[in-house]
Amino acid sequence: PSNGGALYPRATETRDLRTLDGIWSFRPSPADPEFGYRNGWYAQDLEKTGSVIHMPVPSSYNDVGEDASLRDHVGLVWYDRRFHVPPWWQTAKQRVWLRFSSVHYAAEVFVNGKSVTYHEIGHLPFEVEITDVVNYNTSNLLTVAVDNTLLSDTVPQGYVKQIIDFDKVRQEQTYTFDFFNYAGIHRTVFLYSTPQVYIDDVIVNTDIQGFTGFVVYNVTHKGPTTEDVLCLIQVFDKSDTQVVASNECAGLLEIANARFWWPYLMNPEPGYLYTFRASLISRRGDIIDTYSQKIGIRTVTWTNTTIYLNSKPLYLKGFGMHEDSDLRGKGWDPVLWVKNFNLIKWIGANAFRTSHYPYAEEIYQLADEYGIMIIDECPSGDTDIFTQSLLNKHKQSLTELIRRDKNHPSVIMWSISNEPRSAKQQADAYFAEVVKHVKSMDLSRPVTIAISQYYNTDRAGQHLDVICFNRYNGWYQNTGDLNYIVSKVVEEATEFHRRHNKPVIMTEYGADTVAGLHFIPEYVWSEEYQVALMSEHFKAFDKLRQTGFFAGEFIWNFADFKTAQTITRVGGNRKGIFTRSRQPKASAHHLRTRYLSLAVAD
Ligand code: BDP
Repeated sequence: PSNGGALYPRATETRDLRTLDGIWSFRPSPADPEFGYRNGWYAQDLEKTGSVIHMPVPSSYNDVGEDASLRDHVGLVWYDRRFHVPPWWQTAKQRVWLRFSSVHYAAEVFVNGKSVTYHEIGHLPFEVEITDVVNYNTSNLLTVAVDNTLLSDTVPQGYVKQIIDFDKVRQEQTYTFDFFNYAGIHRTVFLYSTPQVYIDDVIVNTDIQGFTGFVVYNVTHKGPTTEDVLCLIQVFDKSDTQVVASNECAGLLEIANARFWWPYLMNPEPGYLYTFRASLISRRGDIIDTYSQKIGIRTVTWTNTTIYLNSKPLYLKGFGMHEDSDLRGKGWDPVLWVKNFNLIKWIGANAFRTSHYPYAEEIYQLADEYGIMIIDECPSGDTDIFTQSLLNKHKQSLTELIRRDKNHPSVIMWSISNEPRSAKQQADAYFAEVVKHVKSMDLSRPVTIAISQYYNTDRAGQHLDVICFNRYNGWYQNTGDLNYIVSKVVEEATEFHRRHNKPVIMTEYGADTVAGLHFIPEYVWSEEYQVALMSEHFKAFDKLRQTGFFAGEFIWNFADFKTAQTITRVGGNRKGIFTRSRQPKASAHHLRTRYLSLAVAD
């Protein structure tokens, strides 16, 4: 396991960077997981040890082929490619690093036939220094073995069945979470360099008093040092003018008349970002290493009724989303995500939840820029069996998540689980422990769970700062009947608040809808039904907004997405207000009217 990957790789005056994205060679392993290892698939080019297919990186591998056996493959697959390391990196005594932004679910990485790292848990980055194993005068072989198997102690959990089919034995993966278990090298692979002594991490917290912004920071470095290393910290505004500087590696910066980071539509200039530049300086005054990142000055605070952003009460309007699209599955795709953000802004939303796992870092960077707030969810799916080994991995995923995302102004809340079986006795101590773990790393953001158990059975809510709940009135409950929605939603939110005395958000409600299916009077699966179901929820939300403890509404889902095959899903989950190709259903226009009118009211 690696605890690295905290800093998003960037080229600076002291660091070089290239990506290893492109078309790699690929081969699924036979069912025997040892087969590729025994035959040395990691030690020479895959195309020399058998037939290969082309595999784009980043992408899920599942939908790239034409064969169901690749889509439904369980177990290992092998990827490889060659790369060069610029010889000047060696001359300049640079360290050489590989960084995988996400490989789902587990990965073993080999360079020139040597195993260099292993990482488990998809959706989170890991990195490894490879200075000692690379060649500068010839190409290097990079091989990655990826395992998509989900078991009772992986996050998320899954189950593997052995199927005996006459003389053949095969494995079948099942899981209870409702999105396709896409796998592969999902995000950018970086090859980058740093100096021998390098900045390892930058932690930034911000505060506001009147017109003054405060930046509390800590810059840590690693590598052998014979003398003291000094720091130069500089903060630049949007026009690249330096607004403050310091020579302390850790401290407090004060910015008079600061421009604050505001959410979209709450301020004419949302998403204001400064550049925070950290440099390590030798006694002689030479720059040893330098690294820049964007920061936003904002505060998140909360009481037993309200969440505040820069001391203003917040009403969150948004969606649960997925990283999901046609062909590429969960592969990072800038076209898709710039489009997503344009649609989020078009519809007047100010927030989304990264249901049900951390998204690509580039997405948080865009959210920072646009002023879109994020409830950041760790890898999660219906946690069911609360074992110690699961707890350890759950905590590990949060360690890596917070390490990665702590500096994003867009991240305003941590979601430590989606729909766990929190009525179980063991859920109480389990979530007490997970919350304690999060609080030991970050006290600046509230912690929540998207709860699906009812208020009278749930045992997790007591440990949280904000209660989020998911409920499908008019869909899974009282299918086809819109009459109970208002009373049920109001009752449930009110009871959650009464029991826990905390702000309450509805993080999921919705109806599956096949775009183009019309029925009057409205009928399940039609566009009319989705719109009518939303209208009833809006009435409930408007009532709840009078109470003072209701802090937001998130429709499920932003767009249609792929799931495992079942008779309750038509080409996947259709609760999107956009289709999978991001075209609006009637519901998108309906939601837009509401979100824009709420923005005026706020
Ligand atoms: C909720 C889950 C979500 C599902 C949704 C649904 O949190 O992942 O996609 O239900 O069934 O229970 O549409």
